[in-house]
Amino acid sequence: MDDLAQLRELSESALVKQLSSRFSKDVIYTYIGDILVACNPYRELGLYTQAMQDKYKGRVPRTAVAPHVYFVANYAYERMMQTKTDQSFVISGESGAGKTETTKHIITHVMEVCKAGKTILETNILRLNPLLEAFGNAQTVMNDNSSRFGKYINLNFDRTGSVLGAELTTYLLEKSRVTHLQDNESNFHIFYYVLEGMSEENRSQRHLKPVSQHAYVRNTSKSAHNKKRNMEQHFNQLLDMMFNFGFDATEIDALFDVISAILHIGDIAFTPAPNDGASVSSSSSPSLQHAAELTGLDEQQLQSILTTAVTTTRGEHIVRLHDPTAAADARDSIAKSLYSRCFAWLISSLNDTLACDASVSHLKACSMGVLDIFGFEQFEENSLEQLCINITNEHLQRFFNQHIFEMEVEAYKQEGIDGSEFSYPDNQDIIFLCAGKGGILSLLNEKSRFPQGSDNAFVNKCGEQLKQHRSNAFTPARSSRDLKFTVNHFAGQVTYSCEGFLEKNKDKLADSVVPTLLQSRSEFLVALYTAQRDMASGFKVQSKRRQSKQSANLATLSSFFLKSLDELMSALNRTMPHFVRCIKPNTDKKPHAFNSKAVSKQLKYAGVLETVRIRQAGYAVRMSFEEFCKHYRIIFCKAHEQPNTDAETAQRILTLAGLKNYRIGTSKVFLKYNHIDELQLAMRKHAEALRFVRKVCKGFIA
Ligand code: AD9
Ligand code: MG
Repeated sequence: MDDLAQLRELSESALVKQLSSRFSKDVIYTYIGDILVACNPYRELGLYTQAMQDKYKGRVPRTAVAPHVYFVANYAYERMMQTKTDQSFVISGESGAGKTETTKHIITHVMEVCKAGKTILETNILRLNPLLEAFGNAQTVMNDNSSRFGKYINLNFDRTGSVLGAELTTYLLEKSRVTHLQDNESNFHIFYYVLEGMSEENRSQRHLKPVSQHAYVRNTSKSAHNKKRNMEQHFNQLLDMMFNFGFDATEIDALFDVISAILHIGDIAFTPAPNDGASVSSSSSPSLQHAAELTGLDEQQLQSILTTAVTTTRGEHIVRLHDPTAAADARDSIAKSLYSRCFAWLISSLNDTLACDASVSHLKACSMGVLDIFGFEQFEENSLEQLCINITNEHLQRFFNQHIFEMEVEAYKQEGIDGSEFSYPDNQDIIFLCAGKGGILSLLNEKSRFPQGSDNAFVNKCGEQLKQHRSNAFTPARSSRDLKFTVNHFAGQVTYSCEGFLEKNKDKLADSVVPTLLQSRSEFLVALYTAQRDMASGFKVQSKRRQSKQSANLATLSSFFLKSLDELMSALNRTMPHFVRCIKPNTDKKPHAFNSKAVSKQLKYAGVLETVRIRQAGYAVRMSFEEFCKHYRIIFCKAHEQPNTDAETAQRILTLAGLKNYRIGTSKVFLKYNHIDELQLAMRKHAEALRFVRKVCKGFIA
């Protein structure tokens, strides 16, 4: 069965059984209503060939072809062209489920159906991913090529359906990976490309050593290393791609200088200094020297921002000495900041290249966005990153519910159709709890602004204010010394360990760091820190003049995150969404293995079962009388007649097409998702009949 919404028995176990049985036959795509479920096969199945692309082009009825991501991509493009409305894809699933692969397939196929692939812009859109992956992906326990950032790619089209440009937005780069690796994980791919793929000459110019001798990459996963991937090839491909994208040699060199500098910075160790502060240990003084050279700073300048912190209060500079631990923290903050600035610079340069040319921007008619963002996370230790990720997922789940459910009921109401028999679980209160006024993130921001604020004070305040929250989703820690609380998310309970929440949220370098970096001899480095805003971390620019009140409010990680989440949700709300739920059939990254328990859990996280119920009960497709009558007029017309666009005509078309179980409101027709196929078939039949009549008439006249 290709569409599980048609299952008579609607249980979780029946869904899993169907998915498992299809998976064992190498059928990885399944519809649940108009949602696409994609099970990661962990091997090539020959599903993405040119022949396949040809099969899923134009007006293909859904029932005529097997479920496929190409179908959904083509369908959305067709909808966009027919209705001139913006479309979006929301792709979700846990790490390693196949979100990024799905994103690539969608973009490739959309570019195919819009007959692109020839201009530089079109080629660049297709080339975007390898570049992003080099800087934003890493090997993790869950996925050998895990995206450590979220992204939304928006493609702009003109009225004829040709692509005019693209914009890329990224979310929450996991910059802590630069300085701290969990067991069996690796740093961002680019570090290995540089260390093992760059030419000997370029490496020695930058004083680079083998992976095992640089602290930030020393503990790299054994499996990543044993694979002996062809780093040289990766590096050269990356270089080619950067050149093709229009980066010039000086920029590329400067970027690799900063990447190399980060590795040297990581090798700087500190010892206690006689004055209670810290000094760079003698064994790591070459690292300091190399890092200074590559960042275009004097050794003294670099050493000073590593070992002291200058704070400025009312124009007065107060210098504080770091002890060795604080110096190591300052070192890691600088490394993370440099990396996230490089990433932000890369994204902004890519956006410049992909942007719609000013001369044609007035031709923009519609757009199609693809969201590839981290799924719900529930680890043993959950920190601020998990909280932000899970809040994103709460929003996306609500968007999903809203789209499928609320909007339907609302639309029925407006059209005088009774929708009161439907109900669904709403997570709005959990969103308020986490991200609303007086909620967790707002209390975090409040405490982050206090000079005396502490993680402890934040957790206690949450306990006091939120334990009676109307969502009933907040459980404080048992003891006030325990820096933890639990949130009952739509997908399950998550306990957050709040140690370091305030520091992470402030996401701030000491006051003296940016002004020092701005004195660098490297134009590139200066440019990194004069950009408007660090998109990856939310850290605001140094320029005092630009720091308006509003920007000061955005200065914490969570406020910046909430703002970008808000923008994302507004963008999605303006589109017609298409949902793809990626499922990871096993946790061993293996082909042929299907773990029903794990799949069941993911179906729950994705709200899939709820979807089936809502979909079967409701009317997923609604069209205005005008849209409907014009589009399906062929079913009604006898010859060249233009039909009226009213309820009566719509009713006649529906009767002629033999549809049942639809509703007609005051201005719209309400259809089940499978009705579109039936209408498509009826159109074909009538078109054939019309052609036949014309032929006979011609013969008759002749
Ligand atoms: V993460 O949240 O970024 O860690 P994703 O993006 O969900 O994760 P990704 O798309 O990277 O997962 O897929 C993981 C791996 O599964 C890929 O590197 C492929 O080896 C494999 N994969 C995923 N989808 C397919 C597919 N349709 N066919 C074959 C696939 N292999
Ligand atoms: Mg990914």
